[in-house]
Amino acid sequence: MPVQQADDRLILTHPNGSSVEVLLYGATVISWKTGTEPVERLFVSSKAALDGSKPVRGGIPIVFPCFGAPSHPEHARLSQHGFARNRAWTFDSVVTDDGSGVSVRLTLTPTASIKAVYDRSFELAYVVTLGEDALATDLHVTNTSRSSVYPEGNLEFQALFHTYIRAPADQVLVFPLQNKKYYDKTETSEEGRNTAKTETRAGVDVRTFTDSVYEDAETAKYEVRWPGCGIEIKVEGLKDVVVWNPQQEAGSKIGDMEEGGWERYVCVEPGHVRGYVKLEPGRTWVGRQVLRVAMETGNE
Ligand code: TA6
Repeated sequence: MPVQQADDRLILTHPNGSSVEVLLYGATVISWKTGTEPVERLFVSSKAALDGSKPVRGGIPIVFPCFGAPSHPEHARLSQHGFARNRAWTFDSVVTDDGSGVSVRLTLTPTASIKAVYDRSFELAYVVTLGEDALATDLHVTNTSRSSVYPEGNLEFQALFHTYIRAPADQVLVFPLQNKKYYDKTETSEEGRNTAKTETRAGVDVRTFTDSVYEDAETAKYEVRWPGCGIEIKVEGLKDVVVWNPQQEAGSKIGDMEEGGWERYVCVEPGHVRGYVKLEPGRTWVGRQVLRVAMETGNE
Protein backbone atom coordinates (compact mmCIF):
# COMPACT_ATOMS: atom_id res chain seq x y z
CA MET A 1 0.00 0.00 0.00
CA PRO A 2 2.08 2.99 -1.18
CA VAL A 3 -0.07 5.63 0.60
CA GLN A 4 -1.82 5.10 3.92
CA GLN A 5 -3.77 7.80 5.76
CA ALA A 6 -3.96 7.66 9.52
CA ASP A 7 -6.04 10.28 11.28
CA ASP A 8 -3.23 12.81 11.60
CA ARG A 9 -0.69 11.78 8.97
CA LEU A 10 0.09 10.21 5.59
CA ILE A 11 2.51 7.31 5.31
CA LEU A 12 4.19 6.73 1.96
CA THR A 13 6.08 3.49 1.34
CA HIS A 14 8.38 2.35 -1.46
CA PRO A 15 8.79 -1.28 -2.54
CA ASN A 16 12.46 -1.12 -1.45
CA GLY A 17 11.49 -0.39 2.16
CA SER A 18 11.90 3.39 2.11
CA SER A 19 9.14 5.46 3.71
CA VAL A 20 8.00 8.99 4.52
CA GLU A 21 5.55 10.23 7.13
CA VAL A 22 3.81 13.58 6.62
CA LEU A 23 1.88 15.10 9.50
CA LEU A 24 -1.22 16.94 8.20
CA TYR A 25 -0.41 19.58 10.80
CA GLY A 26 1.94 21.93 9.03
CA ALA A 27 2.28 19.36 6.22
CA THR A 28 5.40 18.55 8.23
CA VAL A 29 7.51 15.65 7.00
CA ILE A 30 8.41 13.97 10.30
CA SER A 31 10.21 10.89 8.99
CA TRP A 32 12.17 9.84 5.92
CA LYS A 33 13.65 6.35 6.09
CA THR A 34 15.74 4.79 3.34
CA GLY A 35 17.11 1.42 2.42
CA THR A 36 16.35 -2.01 3.68
CA GLU A 37 17.29 -1.46 7.34
CA PRO A 38 15.68 1.26 7.02
CA VAL A 39 17.71 4.25 8.26
CA GLU A 40 16.01 7.43 9.53
CA ARG A 41 17.49 10.43 7.70
CA LEU A 42 15.73 13.28 9.55
CA PHE A 43 15.93 14.47 13.14
CA VAL A 44 12.81 15.02 15.23
CA SER A 45 13.26 15.91 18.88
CA SER A 46 11.75 13.37 21.28
CA LYS A 47 10.19 16.41 22.96
CA ALA A 48 8.56 17.61 19.74
CA ALA A 49 4.82 18.20 19.88
CA LEU A 50 3.09 16.10 17.19
CA ASP A 51 -0.43 16.89 18.37
CA GLY A 52 -0.80 20.23 16.57
CA SER A 53 -0.21 22.26 19.68
CA LYS A 54 2.94 23.88 18.25
CA PRO A 55 5.26 23.60 15.24
CA VAL A 56 7.21 20.34 15.10
CA ARG A 57 10.78 20.55 16.42
CA GLY A 58 12.36 18.66 13.58
CA GLY A 59 11.60 16.99 10.26
CA ILE A 60 10.88 19.51 7.49
CA PRO A 61 8.74 22.41 8.74
CA ILE A 62 7.50 24.70 5.93
CA VAL A 63 8.34 28.36 6.44
CA PHE A 64 5.83 30.73 4.72
CA PRO A 65 5.11 33.65 4.15
CA CYS A 66 7.90 35.05 6.34
CA PHE A 67 11.25 33.73 7.52
CA GLY A 68 12.24 34.56 11.09
CA ALA A 69 10.60 37.52 12.76
CA PRO A 70 8.18 39.23 10.31
CA SER A 71 9.55 42.35 8.61
CA HIS A 72 7.03 42.99 5.82
CA PRO A 73 3.97 45.18 6.61
CA GLU A 74 1.62 42.41 5.40
CA HIS A 75 3.23 39.98 7.85
CA ALA A 76 3.02 42.21 10.93
CA ARG A 77 0.54 39.97 12.75
CA LEU A 78 2.35 36.69 12.04
CA SER A 79 4.56 34.68 14.35
CA GLN A 80 8.14 33.66 13.61
CA HIS A 81 8.44 31.68 10.38
CA GLY A 82 4.83 32.38 9.43
CA PHE A 83 1.71 30.21 9.62
CA ALA A 84 2.25 27.34 7.12
CA ARG A 85 3.95 25.13 9.73
CA ASN A 86 1.26 25.55 12.37
CA ARG A 87 -1.95 25.03 10.44
CA ALA A 88 -3.82 21.87 9.43
CA TRP A 89 -3.31 21.13 5.75
CA THR A 90 -5.69 19.09 3.59
CA PHE A 91 -4.69 15.83 1.93
CA ASP A 92 -5.73 16.57 -1.65
CA SER A 93 -4.63 13.58 -3.76
CA VAL A 94 -2.14 10.92 -4.67
CA VAL A 95 -0.32 12.56 -7.57
CA THR A 96 1.74 9.68 -8.89
CA ASP A 97 1.98 6.08 -7.82
CA ASP A 98 4.10 4.15 -10.23
CA GLY A 99 6.89 1.69 -9.62
CA SER A 100 9.47 4.49 -9.35
CA GLY A 101 7.82 6.26 -6.45
CA VAL A 102 4.76 7.87 -4.98
CA SER A 103 3.70 11.50 -4.59
CA VAL A 104 1.00 13.09 -2.48
CA ARG A 105 -0.42 16.60 -2.72
CA LEU A 106 -1.53 18.65 0.26
CA THR A 107 -3.12 22.10 0.17
CA LEU A 108 -3.59 25.10 2.42
CA THR A 109 -5.93 28.01 1.66
CA PRO A 110 -6.98 31.00 3.80
CA THR A 111 -8.96 29.63 6.72
CA ALA A 112 -10.63 31.88 9.29
CA SER A 113 -7.64 31.54 11.60
CA ILE A 114 -5.30 32.59 8.79
CA LYS A 115 -7.53 35.45 7.65
CA ALA A 116 -7.44 36.74 11.21
CA VAL A 117 -3.71 37.47 10.85
CA TYR A 118 -3.11 37.62 7.09
CA ASP A 119 -5.46 39.10 4.53
CA ARG A 120 -3.94 38.14 1.21
CA SER A 121 -5.46 35.71 -1.32
CA PHE A 122 -3.30 32.64 -1.91
CA GLU A 123 -3.27 28.88 -2.31
CA LEU A 124 -0.43 26.64 -1.21
CA ALA A 125 0.07 23.20 -2.68
CA TYR A 126 2.77 20.94 -1.30
CA VAL A 127 3.86 17.86 -3.21
CA VAL A 128 5.91 15.26 -1.34
CA THR A 129 7.52 12.55 -3.48
CA LEU A 130 9.18 9.40 -2.17
CA GLY A 131 11.63 7.70 -4.54
CA GLU A 132 13.95 4.75 -4.10
CA ASP A 133 16.64 6.76 -2.29
CA ALA A 134 15.29 10.30 -2.58
CA LEU A 135 12.70 12.60 -1.07
CA ALA A 136 11.40 15.63 -2.98
CA THR A 137 9.34 18.46 -1.52
CA ASP A 138 7.82 21.06 -3.82
CA LEU A 139 5.99 24.14 -2.55
CA HIS A 140 3.65 25.81 -5.05
CA VAL A 141 2.44 29.29 -4.10
CA THR A 142 -0.40 30.74 -6.19
CA ASN A 143 -1.51 34.35 -5.96
CA THR A 144 -5.28 33.95 -6.27
CA SER A 145 -5.89 37.71 -6.02
CA ARG A 146 -8.08 38.98 -8.84
CA SER A 147 -6.69 42.47 -8.60
CA SER A 148 -5.64 43.83 -11.94
CA VAL A 149 -3.94 46.77 -10.25
CA TYR A 150 -0.23 46.19 -9.62
CA PRO A 151 1.58 46.19 -7.29
CA GLU A 152 -1.32 45.98 -4.81
CA GLY A 153 -2.20 42.65 -6.35
CA ASN A 154 1.32 41.27 -5.99
CA LEU A 155 1.85 38.68 -3.28
CA GLU A 156 5.13 39.29 -1.47
CA PHE A 157 6.48 36.39 0.59
CA GLN A 158 9.44 34.38 1.77
CA ALA A 159 9.56 30.58 1.76
CA LEU A 160 11.98 27.97 3.10
CA PHE A 161 12.25 24.27 3.87
CA HIS A 162 13.48 24.08 7.48
CA THR A 163 15.11 20.66 7.05
CA TYR A 164 16.63 18.92 10.09
CA ILE A 165 19.13 16.41 8.66
CA ARG A 166 20.10 13.67 11.11
CA ALA A 167 23.92 13.83 11.31
CA PRO A 168 26.74 13.98 13.90
CA ALA A 169 26.98 17.76 14.41
CA ASP A 170 30.62 17.53 15.49
CA GLN A 171 31.66 15.92 12.18
CA VAL A 172 29.30 17.20 9.52
CA LEU A 173 30.39 19.62 6.77
CA VAL A 174 28.20 21.52 4.30
CA PHE A 175 29.40 22.24 0.75
CA PRO A 176 29.74 24.34 -1.44
CA LEU A 177 29.49 27.66 0.40
CA GLN A 178 33.03 29.02 0.04
CA ASN A 179 33.11 32.64 -1.14
CA LYS A 180 29.34 32.99 -0.66
CA LYS A 181 27.94 36.06 1.10
CA TYR A 182 26.17 35.37 4.39
CA TYR A 183 24.65 37.04 7.44
CA ASP A 184 25.57 35.73 10.88
CA LYS A 185 22.53 35.71 13.17
CA THR A 186 24.69 34.70 16.14
CA GLU A 187 26.17 38.19 16.21
CA THR A 188 25.09 39.92 19.43
CA SER A 189 24.45 43.33 17.83
CA GLU A 190 21.85 44.19 15.21
CA GLU A 191 24.57 45.91 13.21
CA GLY A 192 26.63 42.72 13.34
CA ARG A 193 23.67 40.61 12.23
CA ASN A 194 23.06 42.96 9.31
CA THR A 195 26.69 43.06 8.16
CA ALA A 196 27.49 40.76 5.24
CA LYS A 197 30.40 38.35 5.65
CA THR A 198 32.12 36.14 3.08
CA GLU A 199 32.45 32.41 3.75
CA THR A 200 36.09 31.39 3.69
CA ARG A 201 35.68 27.68 4.51
CA ALA A 202 35.45 25.02 1.80
CA GLY A 203 33.22 22.93 4.08
CA VAL A 204 31.07 24.69 6.69
CA ASP A 205 31.01 22.98 10.08
CA VAL A 206 28.55 23.50 12.95
CA ARG A 207 30.86 22.61 15.82
CA THR A 208 29.96 25.97 17.40
CA PHE A 209 26.59 27.77 17.57
CA THR A 210 25.82 28.48 13.90
CA ASP A 211 22.97 30.47 12.38
CA SER A 212 24.08 31.65 8.94
CA VAL A 213 21.89 32.98 6.14
CA TYR A 214 23.68 32.63 2.79
CA GLU A 215 22.26 35.05 0.24
CA ASP A 216 22.13 34.22 -3.46
CA ALA A 217 24.09 31.04 -2.95
CA GLU A 218 22.61 30.12 -6.35
CA THR A 219 23.89 26.58 -5.94
CA ALA A 220 21.98 23.85 -7.69
CA LYS A 221 23.21 21.22 -5.24
CA TYR A 222 24.40 21.22 -1.62
CA GLU A 223 26.26 18.32 -0.05
CA VAL A 224 26.02 17.47 3.63
CA ARG A 225 28.85 15.09 4.44
CA TRP A 226 30.17 13.24 7.46
CA PRO A 227 32.36 10.15 7.80
CA GLY A 228 30.64 7.28 6.02
CA CYS A 229 27.63 9.16 4.74
CA GLY A 230 26.35 12.13 2.80
CA ILE A 231 23.07 13.70 1.84
CA GLU A 232 22.81 15.82 -1.30
CA ILE A 233 20.17 18.50 -1.64
CA LYS A 234 19.29 19.64 -5.15
CA VAL A 235 17.28 22.84 -5.26
CA GLU A 236 15.19 24.78 -7.77
CA GLY A 237 13.76 28.26 -7.29
CA LEU A 238 15.46 28.74 -3.90
CA LYS A 239 18.29 31.27 -4.14
CA ASP A 240 19.30 31.33 -0.47
CA VAL A 241 20.21 28.74 2.15
CA VAL A 242 20.40 28.76 5.96
CA VAL A 243 22.76 26.61 8.03
CA TRP A 244 21.72 26.29 11.66
CA ASN A 245 22.75 24.39 14.73
CA PRO A 246 22.20 25.95 18.17
CA GLN A 247 24.74 23.77 19.97
CA GLN A 248 24.29 23.65 23.73
CA GLU A 249 24.68 27.45 23.98
CA ALA A 250 21.28 28.06 22.36
CA GLY A 251 19.89 24.53 22.11
CA SER A 252 19.60 24.11 25.87
CA LYS A 253 17.19 27.07 25.89
CA ILE A 254 14.80 25.51 23.35
CA GLY A 255 11.96 23.98 25.37
CA ASP A 256 11.10 21.18 22.94
CA MET A 257 14.70 20.25 22.14
CA GLU A 258 15.63 16.88 23.59
CA GLU A 259 18.69 16.79 25.81
CA GLY A 260 21.74 16.95 23.56
CA GLY A 261 19.56 17.00 20.43
CA TRP A 262 21.85 19.63 18.89
CA GLU A 263 24.55 16.94 18.68
CA ARG A 264 22.44 14.88 16.27
CA TYR A 265 21.44 17.18 13.42
CA VAL A 266 22.31 20.02 11.10
CA CYS A 267 19.65 22.23 9.59
CA VAL A 268 20.37 22.97 5.91
CA GLU A 269 17.43 25.08 4.81
CA PRO A 270 17.02 26.09 1.17
CA GLY A 271 14.72 29.05 0.70
CA HIS A 272 14.02 32.51 -0.62
CA VAL A 273 14.52 34.50 2.57
CA ARG A 274 16.60 37.55 1.67
CA GLY A 275 14.10 39.92 0.09
CA TYR A 276 10.69 38.74 -1.08
CA VAL A 277 9.24 36.78 -3.96
CA LYS A 278 6.89 39.20 -5.77
CA LEU A 279 4.12 37.15 -7.40
CA GLU A 280 1.59 38.74 -9.76
CA PRO A 281 -2.10 37.84 -9.55
CA GLY A 282 -2.88 34.50 -11.11
CA ARG A 283 0.77 33.39 -11.17
CA THR A 284 2.35 30.45 -9.35
CA TRP A 285 5.83 30.22 -7.84
CA VAL A 286 7.52 26.86 -7.14
CA GLY A 287 10.35 26.09 -4.75
CA ARG A 288 11.75 22.57 -4.79
CA GLN A 289 14.31 20.47 -2.92
CA VAL A 290 15.35 16.88 -3.64
CA LEU A 291 17.16 15.09 -0.82
CA ARG A 292 19.17 12.02 -1.77
CA VAL A 293 21.49 9.69 0.12
CA ALA A 294 24.68 10.45 -1.76
CA MET A 295 26.95 7.82 -0.38
CA GLU A 296 27.11 5.48 2.53
CA THR A 297 29.63 3.04 3.85
CA GLY A 298 28.90 0.46 6.49
CA ASN A 299 30.40 2.56 9.25
CA GLU A 300 28.06 5.56 8.98
O1 TA6 B 1 16.50 28.74 10.48
C1 TA6 B 1 17.23 29.08 11.63
C2 TA6 B 1 16.31 29.79 12.60
O2 TA6 B 1 15.79 30.97 12.02
C3 TA6 B 1 17.09 30.06 13.89
O3 TA6 B 1 17.34 31.44 14.07
C4 TA6 B 1 16.18 29.48 14.98
O4 TA6 B 1 15.26 30.45 15.41
C5 TA6 B 1 15.51 28.35 14.20
O5 TA6 B 1 15.20 28.95 12.94
C6 TA6 B 1 14.34 27.70 14.87
O6 TA6 B 1 13.25 28.58 14.92
P1 TA6 B 1 11.91 28.07 15.70
O7 TA6 B 1 10.91 29.16 15.52
O8 TA6 B 1 11.50 26.77 15.03
O9 TA6 B 1 12.33 27.82 17.11
